[in-house]
Amino acid sequence: MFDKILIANRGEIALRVVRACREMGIRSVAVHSTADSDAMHVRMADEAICIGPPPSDRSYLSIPAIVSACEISGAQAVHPGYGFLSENAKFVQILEDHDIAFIGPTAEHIRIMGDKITAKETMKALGVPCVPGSEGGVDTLEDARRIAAEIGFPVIVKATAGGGGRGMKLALAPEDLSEAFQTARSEAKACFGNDEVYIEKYLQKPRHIEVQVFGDGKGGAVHLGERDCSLQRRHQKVLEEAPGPVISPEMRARIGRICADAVAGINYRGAGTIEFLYEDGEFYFIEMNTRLQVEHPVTEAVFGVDLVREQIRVAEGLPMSFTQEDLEMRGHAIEVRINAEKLPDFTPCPGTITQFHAPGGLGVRIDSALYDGYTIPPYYDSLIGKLIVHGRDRPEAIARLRRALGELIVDGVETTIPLFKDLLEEEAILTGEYDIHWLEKWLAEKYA
Ligand code: MV4
Repeated sequence: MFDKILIANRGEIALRVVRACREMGIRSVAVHSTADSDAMHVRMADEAICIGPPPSDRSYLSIPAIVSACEISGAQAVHPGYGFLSENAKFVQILEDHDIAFIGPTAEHIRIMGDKITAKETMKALGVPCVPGSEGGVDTLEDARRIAAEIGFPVIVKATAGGGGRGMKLALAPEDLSEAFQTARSEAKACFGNDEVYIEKYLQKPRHIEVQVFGDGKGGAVHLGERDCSLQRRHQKVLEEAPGPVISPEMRARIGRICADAVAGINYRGAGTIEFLYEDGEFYFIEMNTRLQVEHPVTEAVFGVDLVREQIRVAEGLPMSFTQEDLEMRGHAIEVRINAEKLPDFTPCPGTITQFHAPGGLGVRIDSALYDGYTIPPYYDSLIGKLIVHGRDRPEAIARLRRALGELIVDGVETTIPLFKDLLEEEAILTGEYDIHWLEKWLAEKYA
């Protein structure tokens, strides 16, 4: 059993992990940059170690600093949260070399899913439906033309080392392919140091549906349904919900089973998210994330499970505390991401919080490291909190979200809170009839 876990992260997710540790009777070690000495995760953890100056690459991304903090504190395991080192195979390898457990999958699984072609080949071989496209990488324009002609336009050229929307180029018609192919390659080279690209059929109006999976690392795995994360701006999620408004129980069971079997088939350990585009009743795999995601609380709400607790259990070699049969989905949950950003441009807005009041009541959860008088530093992500509501059904969750947003006070900086109040007036949000392009179009009109 672990008796001490180091949390290699900051903000709300570090606090989220501290909470799981405390409930499990495990001591927590916070690490922090000099910009975060007064941060809530530092105050709430049992111990704290300063690991460097404000820039992330010299603190939260510094592998030597974090390994040293493990040695100094005697932590037996590291929880990476999301972002930072959470999907860094080299970090996991180094921890292993130091006999420190990583609370997450193996370095090998991170590597496989980090390379988008290998990820797709692996998933395809495991029976997961994929977007039609090239078999592996495409090296020449002639090959690109041949493949595009086979699958039909429009096509999208994606960087093998990309992901999350970085390094993609669209070709609507044959005359666009040359430029899309060349720029995708040169941008991939510049951004990732790897110019390999692959080609897919471009789906024009899909939804982003992601399936939460969880493996014990020994061939056992379950799924915890899906989240609809179609509401995004510049590849940043804005609002997420579980279950997906257009996914039937039958579809959920079918795709869930496929995903659970796939991760069981590779002895996957811990939390994972299998991302799909969903169009005309079909799922098409695009990527797998090998970490706990920002939006995990909506899944926790509808399944009544603590995903961080389960991550810690399986990292210790313990079984998960539930089987697929034990898992029952109840009601509907919605999360909105509160960012310190100024509308309409979403410009980051660091500064001091002069007043913070969190809503409460039945079915309301706030994951945030904010407090009155806290100064948001300018060095990191602008996410300052998440408001998650749970109701018996989607209309109840929406009513609760509207009510909770009315109680929430964050003064001193501009935030995305007004955006959500506006969004909840929109017919497409109330009916759930939105796709991955809906939000950007709405923002362009609303704030024209
Ligand atoms: C696509 C696509 C359409 N067709 N792939 C963007 C992020 C990355 N995870 C994959 N992305 C897309 N891949 C094919 N074959 C459209 C997108 C996409 C998108 C996906 C999910 C959520 C928002 C998006 C916004 C623009 C484009």
